[in-house]
Amino acid sequence: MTMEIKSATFVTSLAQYTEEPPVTLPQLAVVGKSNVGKSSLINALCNRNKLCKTSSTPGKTRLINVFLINDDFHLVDLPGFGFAKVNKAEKKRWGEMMEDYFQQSTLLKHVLQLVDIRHEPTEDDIVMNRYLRQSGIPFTVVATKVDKISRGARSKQLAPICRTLLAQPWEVFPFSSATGAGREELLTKIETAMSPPLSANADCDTMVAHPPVVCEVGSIKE
Ligand SMILES: Nc1nc2c(ncn2[C@@H]2O[C@H](COP(=O)(O)OP(=O)(O)OP(=O)(O)O)[C@@H](O)[C@H]2O)c(=O)[nH]1
Ligand SMILES: [Mg+2]
Repeated sequence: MTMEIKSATFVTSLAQYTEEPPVTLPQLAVVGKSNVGKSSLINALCNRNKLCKTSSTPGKTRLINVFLINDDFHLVDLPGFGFAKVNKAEKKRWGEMMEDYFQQSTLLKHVLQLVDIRHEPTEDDIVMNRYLRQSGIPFTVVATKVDKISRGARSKQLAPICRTLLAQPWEVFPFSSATGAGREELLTKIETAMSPPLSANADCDTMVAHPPVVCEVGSIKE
């Protein structure tokens, strides 16, 4: 049975992820290029229109926004990358914010890596994917905005995403915040990902054992 989101509330916005932020539950973070639909996905999953601010102007989410789901876990909306209009200082700040987050968020259990189903993943998407793998952070690739293409075009569009992000077709979750397509499937995945592991190795299906981080997410600077 699909997990039900019974409650979703805003907890805090952080400009920096310090060593002891006021978040104490397991975390599910959402990452991806600016405008890919991170905030919309959170709203759609929670069945709330205005929990997260969304915008057709890329770069809307500039802070780390934390939401409490069912009193069980924190859903973290991270600022998007690849937003061309921000200046160099802002890009540097983004890189540092993300590095701090990934290095210090000891409660991070799973990441949803979003890519737009209509486009081949960018260099930044690939760096992010490599970073997650090398850090051993379990993640799920979500292909957003599926309502914008025909059903028939889906598998054709998914092929380059699978190839560049080293995923099998069944590991990529097609999703639409506009129609709710893929919502149930993604909620089921999230439920499994956020449940306490039965054993220390329970996350092995998605987790690749790797040495400590060698790829710097802060190098994303497009
Ligand atoms: N048709 C359609 N539009 C979508 C979907 N998801 C998001 N959008 C639109 O895409 C735009 C960007 O969505 P956001 O959710 O704000 O994107 P974001 O990834 O949070 O962007 P940043 O906060 O800038 O990083 C908005 O105009 C949304 O309405 C979707 O599944 N289908
Ligand atoms: Mg956003």
